Order: sequence, then C-alpha cells, then structure tokens
Amino acid sequence: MFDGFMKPRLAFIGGFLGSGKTTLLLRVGEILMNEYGKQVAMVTNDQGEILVDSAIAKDYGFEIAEVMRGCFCCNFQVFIKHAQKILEKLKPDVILAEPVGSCAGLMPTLYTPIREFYRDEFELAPLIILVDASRILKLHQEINLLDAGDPIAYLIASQIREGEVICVNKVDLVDGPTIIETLNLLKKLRPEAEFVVTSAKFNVGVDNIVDVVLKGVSRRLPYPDVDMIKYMEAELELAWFDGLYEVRSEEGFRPGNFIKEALEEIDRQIRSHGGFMAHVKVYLRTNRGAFKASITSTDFNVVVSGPENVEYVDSGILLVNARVKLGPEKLEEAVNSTLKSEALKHSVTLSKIRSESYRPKPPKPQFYIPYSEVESKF
Ligand SMILES: Nc1nc2c(ncn2[C@@H]2O[C@H](COP(=O)(O)OP(=O)(O)O)[C@@H](O)[C@H]2O)c(=O)[nH]1
Ligand SMILES: [Mg+2]
Repeated sequence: MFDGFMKPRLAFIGGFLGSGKTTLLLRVGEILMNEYGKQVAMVTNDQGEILVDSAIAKDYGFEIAEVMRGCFCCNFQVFIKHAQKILEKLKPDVILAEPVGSCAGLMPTLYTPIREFYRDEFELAPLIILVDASRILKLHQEINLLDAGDPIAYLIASQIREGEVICVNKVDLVDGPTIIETLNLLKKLRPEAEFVVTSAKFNVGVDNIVDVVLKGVSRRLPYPDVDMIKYMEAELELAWFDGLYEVRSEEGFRPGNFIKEALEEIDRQIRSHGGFMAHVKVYLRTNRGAFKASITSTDFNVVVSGPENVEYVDSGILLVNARVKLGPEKLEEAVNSTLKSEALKHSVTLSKIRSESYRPKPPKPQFYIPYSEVESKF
C-alpha cells in the first residue's frame, strides 16, 4: 500500500508536568522527518491560551494544532476536529499529541473512544507515559505514590497505571542505582507495561520511542478506573498562569541571563509562599532567535537553551506558563511582581500585554469507557 493511503499513526505522549513530553516529542518528530522521511504534525494542549509548547514546536518547523483551555478529554470533539483538519491539509504519516501534564484517565476518556469510534481514521500507537527519573523518587518520598492518598500522588500514580509503554526520561541526571530503584517502583505501579529509558535532551534511547510510535501495537492492557473526585482535587490544587509581555531595552540586555534570573526569582517567590511548583516555563522570542527555560519542584538549576553567541538583544516577546499549587491571585502577583523587579535589574522595560491566572475547571470528559466494557468485547 502507498503511504498516502495508509491511516496516519496517532501517538499520545502523556506524563506529569515537566517530565519532558515536549522535548521528547520534538526529538521523535525530528527523527521521523529526517531519518524516516515522514510527514509529522503535532497537537499541543494546555489550560491557557498562550502556550509555550506551541511556540517551541513552531520554531522546529512542525505543523501544529492547539487544543487550548482544557485537556483533550474534556475537549474530545475539538481534538478530533483538529486532527481531521491536519489530515486534510497535511496528510501526515504521524500525528504526535501531548496531553496536559495534569491529565489522568487518558485511556477511558481519549484513547479508547478514538479506538472505538475513529478506528478508520487513525492507527493508534500504544499509550506512552513519561516519568522524570530525576524527580519521581523524591516525589515518592514526599507523597507516597503507592498509597496515593495525596491528590497529586493519586494523579501521578493514575497516569503511570494506564501507560502501555512507560518511558523513564532524564536519565542523564541520575546514576545507575537510581534508574534501577525507579524501575522497581514503576513496576510495582504498572507491572504489565513495557519500559524504556531515555534522555530526550541528549537523544539517548529516543529511537525506542520512535519504534513504538511507528510500529507499536496496543496490547489492550487493563487500565484502572479514575476516581473523578480525587482527580478533580489534584487538578484544582494546581492553578494555571499564562502571561504575555513585550520587553525592550535601549542599551540592550542579555536574554539568557534575564530569563534565568527571572525564573529563579519566581521559583524563590513561589516557594516562600509555600507553593508546590509543578512546572514553570518561560519563552523569549527575539530577533536573534528564541530562548527558553523551565523549572520544576525538584530542579536546582535553571538551564537556558537558545542560540549561542548572542550576547545582547534589544527587544522581544516573553511568554510565561506556570502550573503551581498556590492560589491563582497569589500566583499571578508573584509572577508579575517578580518579572517587574527583574526587568528593572536588567534595564528592561517590561510591558504586560496580558496575564491570567485561574484554577482550571473541574474535568468533565466527553466520553468515559471503562476497561470492563473493553474486556467484555474480547
Ligand atoms: N536533563 C534533562 N532535561 C530534560 C530532559 N527532557 C526534558 N528536559 C528538560 O525538562 C524540562 C521540562 O521539559 P518539557 O519537555 O517542557 O516537559 P513537559 O512539561 O512534559 O512537556 C525542560 O527544561 C527540558 O529541557 C532530559 O532527558 N534530560
Ligand atoms: Mg509540554
């Protein structure tokens, strides 16, 4: 059969906020395009309307569609409409989709409904769930993932328990015994899964995920029911913030230093308010290229990536996305006041175009197909 007549592969890469989904998707997309000559499209997804992930994916030259203001499961029809539009426009071989990192229950609300109702249009790859190797054991010590009484622990454990392929990412940051201990913990949570170890950042093990995306077949593994109340508690604990700013400086400023120091100070401010930092991301687009950085609760250093040999720039557009366990008003105030003082320090004039912070609405999936219904069809 010619490629053009084949159903496109559709792969979802889920996992908690900051686990490396966007980084991995971009790597996988690059390999598929450059080494396999595949046409690749991406669907990004988050709570707000100004999405850092989309800005980054566009820089890579991928055709993207965005599902904003809520997760795929609560916007199932929007997701399908976008995916179908991409099919018409681009006829991609592969669609890579990144669900919101605070989303659990992808199997009953998204994956299985697509398999049931859209099997003629998409060929689903196994559900891939990413885990941050540098963070999961620390989180497990703080909020036991095995008993999962804490709502965020419940959310993370639920994500892992429905993965068909569990990808332990960021292994460049940990040693061998930590990887083994991490795999032991994950196997307790999800003994049936296939396990892959990667460093998306340094392109280690990514080929294994490419294989899953291109050729993997869902084994229809059992998946747990989602306790919607507990899941909702976790979603609601984490406020969303997005902000868009114009930055200028007559004498010029160092873009990398500015976003690094701003992010470090935002981190300090949030921690001083007692907030749990799920993920904060900044993206600065300048006429000399784009600079980005992000931080999670267990990061010690902010690493900025962007074009090398650019010392000074004089203007840019700054995007900030945050998901933090803190009141939305406090979060907005902490980010905006920190940016203001950091701008002053760097001789930057910062003009807010817009910023918004709120608790996402309680999740209301459009479909819910429990495993018991799938099982009865065998
Ligand atoms: N050291 C290291 N950092 C990584 C790796 N993958 C992602 N990151 C970093 O982790 C942070 C979160 O990554 P991102 O892809 O935005 O996570 P997402 O929220 O799951 O989409 C970013 O600063 C990435 O550069 C990895 O394999 N190793
Ligand atoms: Mg992302």
